[in-house]
Amino acid sequence: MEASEVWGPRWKMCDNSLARRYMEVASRKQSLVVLAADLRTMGDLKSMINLVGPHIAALKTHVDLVDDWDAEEWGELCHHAKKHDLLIFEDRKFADIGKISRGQMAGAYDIRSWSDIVTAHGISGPDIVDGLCAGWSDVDREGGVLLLAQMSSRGNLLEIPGYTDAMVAAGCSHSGVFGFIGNGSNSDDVASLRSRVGDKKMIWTPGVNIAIGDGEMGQRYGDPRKAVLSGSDGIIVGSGIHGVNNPRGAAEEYALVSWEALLERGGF
Ligand code: S5P
Repeated sequence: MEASEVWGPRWKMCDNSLARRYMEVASRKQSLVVLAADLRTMGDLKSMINLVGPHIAALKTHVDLVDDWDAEEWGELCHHAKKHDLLIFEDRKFADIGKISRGQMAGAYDIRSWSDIVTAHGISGPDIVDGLCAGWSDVDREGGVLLLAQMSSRGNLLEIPGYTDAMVAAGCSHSGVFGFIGNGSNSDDVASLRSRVGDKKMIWTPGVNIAIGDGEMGQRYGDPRKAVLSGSDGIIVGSGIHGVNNPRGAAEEYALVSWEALLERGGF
């Protein structure tokens, strides 16, 4: 199916080029699954991409979690991910002032050269988005920033009244913003975020698992189907895929659930 048909108003209204690319990949692969590849070795990461690559739309990494990280091998891994038609999303959760964030896009990991999307907190003010976009421009690339508007973890301070509204107000008007992270563990939170965000930006939701309930160390999980029906455009799934006996089967199941929910929702 064509992305413009599937995504309806989201496709028409969208002002970030990476978000369009995501909508195309998701439509080609019939999957809204973003794999949270929280694995500790390059070998395990590569095997996981091979196993589940056909069923996911984006690969979310925590580059500083990998024990045997190596620049050259990482380049090969990213190349491999691209062959699987995946967007690469470094969940770095940048939070510093714009100038420093721009510098941190370079550094030892050189995130600007291989990431399509990164996460950022808005706590330091809106210039962080300019800083991150400048990081990509420094190597003649374009990317999209996902701002944390909500979190899935228990007791997070983004729940303090006013924070989410301020984040959405700052992010919606910036074309460098791909979208927002919402709390996938609670479909009312996702629906409320969607009503504030409108159609112009993506909402991606961690904290989803077919086995709903509490996870490790304060993580909370909600139902992926409900998250998409409430307005999530991408489900971020970690342990639900890499932590089970049959990751490929699980990825396929999350893909199906997410895609059917998107079609049921009618794209918006
Ligand atoms: O609020 C959040 C934001 C993020 S990006 N809660 C989260 O859990 N995440 C990320 O999603 C987290 O860093 C991890 O990589 C993933 C969730 O993994 P899971 O194993 O709990 O599904």
